[in-house]
Amino acid sequence: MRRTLEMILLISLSCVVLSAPVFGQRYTFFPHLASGGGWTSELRFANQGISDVMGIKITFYNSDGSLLMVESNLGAGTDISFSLPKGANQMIRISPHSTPVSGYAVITYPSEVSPVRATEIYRYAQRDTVLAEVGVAQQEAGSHFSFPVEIDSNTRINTAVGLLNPAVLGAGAQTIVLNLIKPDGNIQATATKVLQPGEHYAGYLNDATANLFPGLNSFTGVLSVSSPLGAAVVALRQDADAFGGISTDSGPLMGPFLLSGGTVFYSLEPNDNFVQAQTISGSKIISGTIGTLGDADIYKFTGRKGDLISVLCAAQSNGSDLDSVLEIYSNSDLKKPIAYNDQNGLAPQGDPLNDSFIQMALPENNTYFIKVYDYWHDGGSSYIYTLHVKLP
Ligand SMILES: [Ca+2]
Ligand SMILES: [Ca+2]
Repeated sequence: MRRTLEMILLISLSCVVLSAPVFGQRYTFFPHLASGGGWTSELRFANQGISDVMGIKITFYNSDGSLLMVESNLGAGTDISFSLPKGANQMIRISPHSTPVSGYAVITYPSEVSPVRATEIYRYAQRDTVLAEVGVAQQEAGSHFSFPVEIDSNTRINTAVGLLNPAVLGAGAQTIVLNLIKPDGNIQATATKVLQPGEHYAGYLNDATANLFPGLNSFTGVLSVSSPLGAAVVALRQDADAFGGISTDSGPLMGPFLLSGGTVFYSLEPNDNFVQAQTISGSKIISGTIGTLGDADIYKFTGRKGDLISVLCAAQSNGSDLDSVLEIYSNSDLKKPIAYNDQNGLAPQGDPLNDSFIQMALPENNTYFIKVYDYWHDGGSSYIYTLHVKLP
């Protein structure tokens, strides 16, 4: 299915307030905002469509998720609302704070098909001399991102990330998983970052206090970032005294999570509900079919708090008709998945888009369930899949 965000919203919010106007809004993010201490941020919006867009709202937050007061050319407050007639554009210049603040901004558009483009421009100046300037486009929330990373302490090259768990997605606390992928496709190191709803982290990947990759002084490769229910990500590269933006592509690097060899575990019906779930342990390649309309296949395993697991579903990338959806459930709440993925984010114009991938850290010692089904609740003999399940 092509729209991941609305499904995340549906799943996360429908459990809370059924009457909430879940559809009809689009959220985008500036996952990092800097103001004061030489930093200024400007936000620029342009209506690319042929209709007026009324009631665009930008809300500002501190890194801990509390509201951030800003002063701007459109007035002062913790949020700014404005409308953009067709073809119009609007610049918002945030007056530098008297002491440096770090935070983020959430943009709410009244329609999920909003044609408004937005860019944030960070600027760092000292004594009226601009030393660095970088533009970052508004970011959509997603489950997976990957982007090039370089760290070389000798030549003062470094990479910083901004990670945001947007409270508007209603996901609750999330553990973000970060993988450093070497040029040969192997994982060099994996780190996790817990973000409460509305919380934001910004800093260098090797920052000693952030506990992501402390002591990492030399690395060239890719960072692959995954979140169980959707996050927003931005990355910046520093080269001595200059810095610039890095394009954060949607999608993870899947290769490191493919399994090979060993015996294939075959899905066996009936396995359609939590009671019938097939038990697995250790890493497994599972071969199955969503064989009938509305079929689901469920697997069960035992995990411990902090275990890193990954589940990769290969279906359309292997010629299957299955538009896979993956969900992970904890035995402590079988009504609401703790991880959800419809599309892995790869090949936005191609079929593999519809295949699913989840990487996550388990929240507690418990029994967990992996559920596979077709997005459209279809099924048949051509709806085959291969699951690559990596368990500790
Ligand atoms: Ca089944
Ligand atoms: Ca899918």
